[in-house]
Amino acid sequence: MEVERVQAVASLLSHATQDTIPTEFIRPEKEQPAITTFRGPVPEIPTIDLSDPDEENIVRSVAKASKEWGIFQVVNHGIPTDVISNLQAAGRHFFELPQEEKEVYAKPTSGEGIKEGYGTQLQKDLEGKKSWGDHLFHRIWPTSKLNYQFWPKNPPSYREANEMYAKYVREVADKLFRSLSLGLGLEGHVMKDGAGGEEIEHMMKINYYPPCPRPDLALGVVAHTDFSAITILVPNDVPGLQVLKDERWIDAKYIPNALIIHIGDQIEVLSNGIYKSVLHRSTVDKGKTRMSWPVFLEPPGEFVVGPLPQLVSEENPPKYKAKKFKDYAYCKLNKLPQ
Ligand SMILES: O=C(O)CCC(=O)C(=O)O
Repeated sequence: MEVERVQAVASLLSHATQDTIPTEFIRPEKEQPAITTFRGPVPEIPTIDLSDPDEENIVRSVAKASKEWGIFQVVNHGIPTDVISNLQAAGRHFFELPQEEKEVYAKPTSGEGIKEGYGTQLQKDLEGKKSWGDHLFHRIWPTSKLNYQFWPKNPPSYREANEMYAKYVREVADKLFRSLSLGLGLEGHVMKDGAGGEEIEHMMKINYYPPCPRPDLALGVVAHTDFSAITILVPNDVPGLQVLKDERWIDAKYIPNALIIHIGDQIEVLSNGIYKSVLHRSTVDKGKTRMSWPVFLEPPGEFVVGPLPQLVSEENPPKYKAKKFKDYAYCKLNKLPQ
């Protein structure tokens, strides 16, 4: 099946004399960024220094941000700048390849769930609308689950750049899981174990949002919370991530070298609703290509996630069902009740 890539649509439109986009990309008014973005003074998404020698400070800040925001940025996280810039350069080079070279890595069209490979959101959503972006998905950890056929061979640095990032991102993930556990008075290993322990799958997504003639009308990714336990995201320097805070869509500030941490649905479930998964979306830019590299930390499909027994009691009954991650993902993808 031929899929029209947004990058190809954008490239055709870049030669047009008028600023228009095909109607299937025009979001309904209740979603349009120009109408729904809050422009007044707003509090900023918390920023946490992971190199703080006082661990209690980090734990307090991570727990507070995860309860009140479901998102925060981390600085001094220990991932060397060149590891991040090599990851970005490799992803950028892939998307700059001729279309037919990218199509070699296209997602298989059959099968269920989130599939690895190069893609574009295929179905129109419930409103019949499309998002302004293409992406590449593949696991980067654990090594037993890697499908290298979805890792671009070009640029040649792609594999090493991703393997190196995978090594460092796991260290950040471990710190975050530990803080999330300690922040609820639990032993440091509990949250990670509850999300799949050493079997946790690290799914890399590269989002590519080409310049859009009408960024006021389109969205790169529509509002959603992540299926994951935690998402660790590297942005490029073109801002666009927005989060819903107190019923208002607000912009995430670009902080050079920071990572953006999203609390996903599985941490909300494990914490029985104490930590909140964050509703977010991404906008696009008129003149510049925005890119982002989220890594979704997900339980293996057969792994059952439910509220931690330590956090439920007669007075505080479970707010979520315990279920296999693959069943959770199936319901969410198909918009079925959990
Ligand atoms: O590009 C971004 O900043 C957000 C990406 C995102 O939410 C997603 O890919 O699920």
